[in-house]
Amino acid sequence: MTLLHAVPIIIGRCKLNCLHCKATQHMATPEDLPQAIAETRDKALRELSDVDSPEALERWRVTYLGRRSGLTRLLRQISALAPEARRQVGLLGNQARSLLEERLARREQELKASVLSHLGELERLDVTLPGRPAVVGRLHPTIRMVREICDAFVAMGFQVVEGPEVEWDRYNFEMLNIPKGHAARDMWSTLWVDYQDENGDHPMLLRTHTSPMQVRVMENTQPPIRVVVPGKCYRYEATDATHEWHYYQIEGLAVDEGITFAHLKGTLYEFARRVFGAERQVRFRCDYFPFVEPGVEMAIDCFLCQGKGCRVCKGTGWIEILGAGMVHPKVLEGVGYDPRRYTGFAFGIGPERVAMLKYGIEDIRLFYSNDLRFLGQF
Ligand code: 2NL
Repeated sequence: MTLLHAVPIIIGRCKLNCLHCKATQHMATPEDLPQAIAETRDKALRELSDVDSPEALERWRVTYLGRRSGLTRLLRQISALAPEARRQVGLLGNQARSLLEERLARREQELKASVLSHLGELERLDVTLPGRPAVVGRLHPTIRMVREICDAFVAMGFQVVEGPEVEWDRYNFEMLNIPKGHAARDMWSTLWVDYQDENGDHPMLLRTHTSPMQVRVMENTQPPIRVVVPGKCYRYEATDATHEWHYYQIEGLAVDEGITFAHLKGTLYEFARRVFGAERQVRFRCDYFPFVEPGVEMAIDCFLCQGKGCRVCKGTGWIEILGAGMVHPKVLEGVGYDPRRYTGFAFGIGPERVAMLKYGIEDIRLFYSNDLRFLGQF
């Protein structure tokens, strides 16, 4: 910080006892005046290089060129010198003063230029431009489909339940009327977990359907039951356009006194109309699943060609959409229900397949290859 009287030259006492030095400063003697002027000039120049703002520059000007500045004070003393010395020292004093004035003007220009270039940077950052839109995520098409399907059943009084993806053989197969060694096990190529129990068996697997969770629900509650179980399932299988080794399933189950095949048909018909359009027709044909008797497959009339026959329905006018059936008495018995008192229906839906039909997607692998050009369309 530059003080008003920071001229560090102590050359004789101030005879004026003036306002500036308040009698504490010292004045140069005539012999030392040239040196005092030169030192003041050099100090001023040194400090000028540190000046970095218009405000600091003004302070510098007052300190070194102002009326009360050290240099002005020294210059005032020149008039008291003898004529020859006055001429010489006066020249030196005026040169020092002009030099400081010239440097002041130059520094002023430099500071202005740097402020302008800073403003230029600000201009490049145009605050009036609209902001970049934030990238908003969205639901995966499978999850959208899962929610849409579940919503249709929730509207009919079903509860949504989720369960573990790693399951026991007991829940995934045995309790569903698929005992060890039964040919029906071949319907599911299973991924087994590398875990051996005390008998040397491998009872742990990645679930091949979400039915095991429905068995758990039945084990733990008494009818009436109306649940849908969405979730990820797995199978040991090579992938192609219509098969993935991991996929979603939504299973549904209704168990109560007096549940008949008519309830199955009515519920699934309503589901078809909610998800595929109010004008949909449904068709039931016999099918086999070990955990139901009788078992059926449900098709809807093609929503693209209205049943006339096209690429999606492969010219048949019908699209197979799900498997269903009346819960097998052995399954009911297995969870401790009396099959003479309780009956039920169950169904299983593959949401990827439904989404493929609904949105015209030709390869199931697109769902899980994380290509945002595909996923961003939903
Ligand atoms: C399909 C067929 C089906 C079931 C799943 C089920 C569950 C219990 C008892 C009886 Cl706990 N059945 N589930 C029944 C029939 C068909 O799925 O192909 N889904 C994609």
